[in-house]
Amino acid sequence: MGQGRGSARVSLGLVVGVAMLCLLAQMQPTLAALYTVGGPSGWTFNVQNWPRGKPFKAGDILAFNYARNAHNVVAVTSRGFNSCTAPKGSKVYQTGRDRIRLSRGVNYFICTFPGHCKGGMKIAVNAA
Ligand SMILES: [Cu+2]
Repeated sequence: MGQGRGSARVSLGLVVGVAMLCLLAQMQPTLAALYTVGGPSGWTFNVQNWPRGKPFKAGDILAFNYARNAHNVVAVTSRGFNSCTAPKGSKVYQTGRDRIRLSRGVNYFICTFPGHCKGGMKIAVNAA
């Protein structure tokens, strides 16, 4: 008799376990992805095509790796992106290892070292 109760307890445990696994599996796609901007070369010239075809989502993180005496990362508006200028008050990142969380919509980043943005150090990242 005691054995029957025991196996009922085991199968209840199994049901709860499976339910929790299903819950975890459902949560999986919402985990933030980390993208290294520019791949192995990092944040440098001619990265403007790097975002192409990548399935960015709001909350994903961009890792900008670069030599901090050579470059920076500035979050700008579409106007700043197109004109390669950073409006006053723009957020400037300059550690050389910046991690930036994407907001929904298009996120624009440029390097404001002279000539760099015009040389292709700019990305527009569309996060769904
Ligand atoms: Cu630069």
